[in-house]
Amino acid sequence: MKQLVRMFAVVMIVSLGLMYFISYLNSSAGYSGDNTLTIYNWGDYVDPELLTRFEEETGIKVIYQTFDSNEAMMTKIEQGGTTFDVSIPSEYAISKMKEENLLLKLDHSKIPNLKNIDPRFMNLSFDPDNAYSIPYFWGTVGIVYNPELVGDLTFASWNELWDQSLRNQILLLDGAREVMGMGLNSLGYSLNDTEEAHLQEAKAKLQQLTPNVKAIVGDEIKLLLANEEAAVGLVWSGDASEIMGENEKLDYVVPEEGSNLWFDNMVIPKTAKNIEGAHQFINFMLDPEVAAQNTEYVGYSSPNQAAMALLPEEISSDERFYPDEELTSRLEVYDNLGKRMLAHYNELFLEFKMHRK
Ligand code: N2P
Repeated sequence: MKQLVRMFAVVMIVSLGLMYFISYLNSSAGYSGDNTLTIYNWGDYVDPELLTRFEEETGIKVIYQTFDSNEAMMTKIEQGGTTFDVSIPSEYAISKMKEENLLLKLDHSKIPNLKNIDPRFMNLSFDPDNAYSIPYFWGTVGIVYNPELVGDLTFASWNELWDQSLRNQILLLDGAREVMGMGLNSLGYSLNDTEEAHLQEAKAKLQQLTPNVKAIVGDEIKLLLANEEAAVGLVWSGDASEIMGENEKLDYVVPEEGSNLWFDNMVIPKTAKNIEGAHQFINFMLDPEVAAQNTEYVGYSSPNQAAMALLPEEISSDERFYPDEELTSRLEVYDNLGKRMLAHYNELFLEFKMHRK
């Protein structure tokens, strides 16, 4: 009998331990129970005060994780094992995730604030009827530079980046599409080009840029440029606006050969656990006051017309970040080039990075 009790105790202890271990695994994998919401966003891409406000208003606890490229985000979601309730990919990634059946259809009746979005940002080709994604921020890719440190250069052309005077003076954002796109654009090709000869030409041209490249970096690019650690940076427009807020000497330009126009939209990944809370969060972020506060904080361009009306004129009328038609006509949105071609872009970018070492 005693032995039986002992055995029972051992079984109990082992199963309790196992339960604890499983719950630990779940929580470290981003498990969202009813009262938590796991958000997977770009770094530096939300005002943290708004997350607290959302928690206070809804009683939902936010678990927040970040990524620094669409590629990294997609890999993590594709692999599974993590359950994110809301994520914020860019358009070509949304198109790819839809194809791979990684996204949930949204219930628009739970997002009444959708009416605040400017119709220009709705119903775009990567997600007709916004069935799977809701606009968050948008912007361009361009050059932020310090006029005091670059002589006569104004970066009207991408090719000025190759100027010998810029030795070790350029920081590049760490993005395969952005850097390859810049190489392609500098040659007069589309940033969606898939012709092998053009891609090899772009890679070879990027390799010639190597002596001028000081580093390829993530979000720290903002601090480095604001502190004048380098004279020039290839950046997303909103990062430029934040950098320029820190250091007024700097300017932002989109070279005339053209560049990228991108859209980052909120989505609910298929593996979401708190679908109700995810809709609540999306709707919360579309509230005019919330969106205006978020726009001022992160520096990116808002697709929310009700929020735009609340922003100071110096933000809403700045054509560097809210480009006019002429500039817009020179911009291209990234196409979803398909799994193989995207992998090829990544590979070429990686080869360029390795070449620097
Ligand atoms: C914010 C990154 C914005 C990403 N740190 C542009 N798609």
